[in-house]
Amino acid sequence: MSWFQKLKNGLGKTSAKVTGQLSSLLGRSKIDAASLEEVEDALIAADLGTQSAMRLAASMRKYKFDGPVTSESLAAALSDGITEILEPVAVPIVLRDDARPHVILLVGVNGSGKTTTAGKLAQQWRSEGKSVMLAAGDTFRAAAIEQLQIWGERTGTEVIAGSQGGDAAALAYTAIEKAAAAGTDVLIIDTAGRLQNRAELMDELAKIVRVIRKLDDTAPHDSIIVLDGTVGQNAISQVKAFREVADVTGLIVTKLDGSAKGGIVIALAEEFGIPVHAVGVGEGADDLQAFTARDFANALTGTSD
Ligand SMILES: Nc1nc2c(ncn2[C@@H]2O[C@H](COP(=O)(O)OP(=O)(O)OP(=O)(O)O)[C@@H](O)[C@H]2O)c(=O)[nH]1
Ligand SMILES: [Mg+2]
Repeated sequence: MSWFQKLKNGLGKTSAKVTGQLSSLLGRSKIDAASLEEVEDALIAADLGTQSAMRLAASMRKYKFDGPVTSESLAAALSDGITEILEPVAVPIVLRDDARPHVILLVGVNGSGKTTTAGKLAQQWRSEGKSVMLAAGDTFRAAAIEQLQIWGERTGTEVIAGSQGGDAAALAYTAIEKAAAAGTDVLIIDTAGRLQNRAELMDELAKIVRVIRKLDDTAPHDSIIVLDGTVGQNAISQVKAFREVADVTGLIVTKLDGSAKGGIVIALAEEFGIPVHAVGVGEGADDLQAFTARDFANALTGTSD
């Protein structure tokens, strides 16, 4: 199955929700002012957020429908509007030539997909011939180190690990030193999941960032929040909280291979304007895809290509 097909199947529940709610528009000759609110409500119900729902509804009103609205033309109009919102944030991770290692810090709440994403990113750069190291910065949860080590074996990547209960900031420091000494291209630091309202855990994350900067004040070069694409609106407050302590520079949204709340990606784009680097579409090493606006918009609206 192509990754687009995976994404399209995965977002099927979301697109059914969006298009289902809008089915009352079918057969009309245009989206008139009276229908605007209907469109907005339908989009809000599909987790798009108020701002982007209003913007999309307005862009659909301007859309030139060629005859009565059909499910195809409705999907096309939606896809165009969504693409426009997503295009500015569809930005890949760009590795810096002047940084050895380019340090990537992965942060987020429990179970969002950080460790899996660390493995997938390692796989991606290894297959491009880059040298990669993984750092087991989750010293908190039992078996977290082993989980990352399995990803290391699976992707042929060296894992820098300490012991459970150890200081995560110190581990990050050691890992950067080792990666620098080896001339490694990319160092991906996994961290423990933490809820955004747990102050002491958020302080620990701030400390990891401070300690990393002692070694390289341009690092982490990417501070990426990994978001579970099935949680919906809570992702917004997660980004707000993690942005405060970890200077989040980009997002990766996982579990879009089975989310009824995929519309959250649009809400995130509209709210923060922060790059969406990639999306997770499965649990395997190759199930991380670069984020492209048109493909995502087509998948979300059930448009074929
Ligand atoms: N279907 C699907 N499952 C995913 C995806 N990404 C991660 N998972 C699964 O989600 C679960 C949690 O993933 P982890 O990578 O362990 O999440 P984490 O953020 O490291 O979790 P903690 O370290 O406990 O905070 C695992 O069962 C993964 O296989 C994805 O894109 N699609
Ligand atoms: Mg983890």
